[in-house]
Amino acid sequence: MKIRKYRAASIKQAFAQARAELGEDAVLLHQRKVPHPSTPGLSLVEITVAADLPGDRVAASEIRPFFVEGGEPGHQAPRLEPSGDSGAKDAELLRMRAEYDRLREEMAQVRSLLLRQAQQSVGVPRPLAGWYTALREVGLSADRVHHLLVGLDEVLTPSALERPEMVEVALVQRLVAELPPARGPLQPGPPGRPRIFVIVGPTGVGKTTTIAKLAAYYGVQRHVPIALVTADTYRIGAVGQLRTYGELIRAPLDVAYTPDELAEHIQRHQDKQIIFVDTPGRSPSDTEQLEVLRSFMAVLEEPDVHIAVAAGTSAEDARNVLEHFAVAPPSGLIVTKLDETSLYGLAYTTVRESQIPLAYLTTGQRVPEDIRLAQNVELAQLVVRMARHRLAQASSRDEAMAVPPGGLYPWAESQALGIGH
Ligand SMILES: Nc1nc2c(ncn2[C@@H]2O[C@H](COP(=O)(O)OP(=O)(O)OP(=O)(O)O)[C@@H](O)[C@H]2O)c(=O)[nH]1
Ligand SMILES: [Mg+2]
Repeated sequence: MKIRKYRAASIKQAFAQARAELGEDAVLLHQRKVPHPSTPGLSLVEITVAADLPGDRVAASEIRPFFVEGGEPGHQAPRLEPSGDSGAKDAELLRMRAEYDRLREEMAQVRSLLLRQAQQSVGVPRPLAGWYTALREVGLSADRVHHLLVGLDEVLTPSALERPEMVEVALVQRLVAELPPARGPLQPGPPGRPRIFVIVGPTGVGKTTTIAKLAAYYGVQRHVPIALVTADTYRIGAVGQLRTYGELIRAPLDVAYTPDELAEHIQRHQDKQIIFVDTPGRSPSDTEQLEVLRSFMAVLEEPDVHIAVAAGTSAEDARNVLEHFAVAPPSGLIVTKLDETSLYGLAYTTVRESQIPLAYLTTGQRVPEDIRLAQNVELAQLVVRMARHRLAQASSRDEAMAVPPGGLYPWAESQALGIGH
């Protein structure tokens, strides 16, 4: 592949130059404004363009519409004019006409979707065309997949490009490079200055269960002095849920009905090293309740606030959650319910877009087992392994890539409790 830059007064002129030199299949990768070299105040457009060596990759000229607008040549829409013969027949004809129009509209939408997808794979090294589809299927956006695959043939040899395990390593590296460093394990505060670990997030994502898992690990396994405080007096049964865990773990539980009460409980537990604070689940659209949550956060000194997002949350919903739950600056992201989805690309996208360090991954309902200290490389491996699995399914030739029972998690079962020290 050749990658070149062109500068001109307009993007059209720059692209014309590119096509004249590199051919009609040149693909625009990037554009930006740059200052004019000799005339201050003026600017030029600089474009970065990629073009294939012959036979090297998916070319624009290979992309054909999947359906011909209006059907096959010579195809005519059925004439479904009301005949006036009988009312019932006319009504039926009109219904069929409406149905026909609806189907046509749907086909046009599918066509433009497929065409768009196919166009986006232009410039992807040919051996990676299957990867393109597979990575899209695990929840990565078209832009991201394009960005990941274009240019991979410059870091891998042609034979490595054909080997999924080699491509996997390169993709994991590229994915990890775009994530902020992971949060690392929760560090208990020194005696007299407990760390205040708070989880906020939408309803039902697993906030309370995650607090129970962490509290059990630190309180029971590591013998760290801990306390539990819940500000969730909203949902029936919420206090009881955490109280049960508190009794099992033998950790004190306090209930805060107001921000002042929360401050008092924190004050009383200054002899502990971690105070876990559970909060009520809120809908991101409930601005009034989010304000209440903010008033609770406001009384905490240097809280370690984590936002919990379920792994199967779409990129758009996750953006919404992160925007609305910034009730205090978040220091970490907890991705929950990883066991309930195979679209690992969504969780990856949430971390990449938010640039909030990944802290924990939760993988089931068991307390305390189903939690992992998150590592970026593990999340990236999940994404790529699932894509590789899809790839193998699509070609149905690589039996060795069948998913082992128990799933695709890159970590060994014996490490399930592997929260770092
Ligand atoms: N499959 C799966 N279920 C989970 C996981 N974490 C929690 N759950 C389940 O999800 C449900 C809700 O968990 P909670 O911990 O009560 O969620 P929450 O965010 O505290 O809920 P609210 O306080 O009502 O907002 C429970 O049935 C949990 O057992 C997980 O990692 N995987
Ligand atoms: Mg809860």
